[in-house]
Amino acid sequence: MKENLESVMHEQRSFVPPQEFRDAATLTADKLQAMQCAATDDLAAFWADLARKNLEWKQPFIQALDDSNPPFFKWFADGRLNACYNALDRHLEGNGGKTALIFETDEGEILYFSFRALHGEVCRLANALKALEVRKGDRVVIYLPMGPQALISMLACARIGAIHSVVFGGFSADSLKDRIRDAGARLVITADAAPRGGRVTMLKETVDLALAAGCESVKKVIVYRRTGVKTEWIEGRDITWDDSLNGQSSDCEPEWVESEHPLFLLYTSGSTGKPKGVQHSTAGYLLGAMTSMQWVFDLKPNDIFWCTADVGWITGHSYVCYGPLLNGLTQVLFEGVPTYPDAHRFWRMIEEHRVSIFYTAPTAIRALMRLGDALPRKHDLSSLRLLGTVGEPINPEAWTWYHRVIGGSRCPIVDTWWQTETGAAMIAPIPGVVATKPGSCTFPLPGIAVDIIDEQGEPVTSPNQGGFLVVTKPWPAMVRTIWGDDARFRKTYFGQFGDRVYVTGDGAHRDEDGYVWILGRIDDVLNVSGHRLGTAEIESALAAHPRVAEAGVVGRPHEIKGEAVLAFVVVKGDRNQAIRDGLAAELREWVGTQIGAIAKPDEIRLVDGLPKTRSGKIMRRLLRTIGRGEAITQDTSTLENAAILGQLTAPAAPGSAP
Ligand code: 7RM
Repeated sequence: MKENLESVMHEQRSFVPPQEFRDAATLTADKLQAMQCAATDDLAAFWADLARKNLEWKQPFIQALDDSNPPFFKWFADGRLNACYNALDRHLEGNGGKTALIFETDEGEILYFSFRALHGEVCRLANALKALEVRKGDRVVIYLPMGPQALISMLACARIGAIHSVVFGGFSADSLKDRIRDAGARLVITADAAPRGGRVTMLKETVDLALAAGCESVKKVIVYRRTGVKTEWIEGRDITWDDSLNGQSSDCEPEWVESEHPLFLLYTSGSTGKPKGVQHSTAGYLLGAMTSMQWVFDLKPNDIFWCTADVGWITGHSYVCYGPLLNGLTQVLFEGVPTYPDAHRFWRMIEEHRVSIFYTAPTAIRALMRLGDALPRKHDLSSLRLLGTVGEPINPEAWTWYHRVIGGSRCPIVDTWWQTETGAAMIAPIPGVVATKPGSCTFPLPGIAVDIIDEQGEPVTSPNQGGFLVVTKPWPAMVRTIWGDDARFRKTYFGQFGDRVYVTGDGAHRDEDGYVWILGRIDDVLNVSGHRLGTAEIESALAAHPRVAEAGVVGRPHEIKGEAVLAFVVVKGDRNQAIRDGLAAELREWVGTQIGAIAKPDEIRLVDGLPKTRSGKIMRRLLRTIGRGEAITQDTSTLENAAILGQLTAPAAPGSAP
């Protein structure tokens, strides 16, 4: 019986960075190698050097890394600084007038904020928070639409040393309540409502419900009037954004905090138990967000950057809020969705704002690819010079479409692997140096020590053998703990291979050239007749079929094989036609030829959509429950598209094997 995770697909194509891109790139092969050497030589000194160069310190640190109490690592611990000062104040002299934000609302209105304007608003809100008795170390929950006020709120907290906890505006009252309570938040910043995709979500109503369920720690609620819709009002507790800012000075001395002072909590819903409040530090986190951005996106002062993630996710924290501001970049900030008012939206915005770096998720790429080439072809996308992806493994089909149709075969693609817990990108190509392969996130960044190991903790050596993706040395932007639960932190991330090896929970393998390929979450791995197969490769094989838009694959108990493969497949075009054509049977054979008989799905269900988290990840856990015919007990309120559930449980489509 074979115990090891196997890699069964092999992508041969490789894309060398175009000459023009290489010539202009900041990081060259020589410089990259020098950095890798320095990091190998003395990891702590490598990061310390970067921390001194990139961050402004009120009090410089002496000790770089304190690793005396693993897995609780400290970076730059005796230094003091302020996150907001680093993100804004340092640009005022010389770049104060530079555009920091180009904000486009759901309705298409465009607003510009310079670094100076942003600084003024942040300081006023910071003073308002102080007036409402928010102090250093207090938690503030931010439940706002995607927009300048979300960033202003995060930075105002950082300015006074309060710890922000952003909750995505799509979460239910119950989820919000859990997060408020766990954090013991003193104040909530929300809006009356959030327009998104032509619909309106009533945020204040949800906050009222959450607080009514008992959140005694919350003393005040600041309400930004985004739409002007009428809401309940609790005198003495609720205060409008405008009233709170009224009369506040646009000067506010930053609170200089220790490097390890928590900058924010961000809750992730784990597969079991209550959500975990991932706690990040100030200095280490900022350094990770800032430097990873310079390296992976080859930043130039005139770039117009657009990361489409919501600030409710880590990608929005690191590459919408902190990363771009720390680097003094101009960026596009978008309130809406890719398909409203129509599916031209992204491409029209890239054209209009002359976006040069575009960073989005595979789910969005696949959805837009499904609509055909004609839409993006109507737009001038020539301002683009670099593309990025994050959040899930990207299948080679979507990768090559992104490359050809959006990037005009001219833009490198950076596939960035990382997690809420890692704070910043960890495995990703340096675009001017590394030849990319569709579907691989390539190599770890400088200063990041990753390995792939087997159950015994031994490094996996043969090219197609998969294993646990782990990080073997501490890095500055790493999670510090789970809020209020050190034991859970240790158990979740460091239990398995000792207290110095961070376990990511993902499976991965390296190919003959050393490229890293993510195979999916270890929890999702299938065991078919003793072969352990990752979900990513079977899904990607299905998506390589011309009639398939995307696929979600899970295992289901099988008497003989251990597990049977069940695939939920979203087709391009009409689903009923696909059922009549017997596409399911054809796809079984297709996977057989793409991968081998072992991976052939035992059942294929043709569906119109997959259950996704709000950040666009396929919820395989839910698919597994459905596949087993069990009742759904999971919380489905966090689903992006709960309406799809009915269809997934429907009887198997004709043409699929029993
Ligand atoms: C940034 C983010 C983390 C999980 C991670 C992976 C998956 C993220 C990639 C990816 C393959 C990628 N944080 N993941 N990026 N898988 N290739 N480039 O998404 O905490 O929300 O999720 O997402 O499984 O462990 S997250």
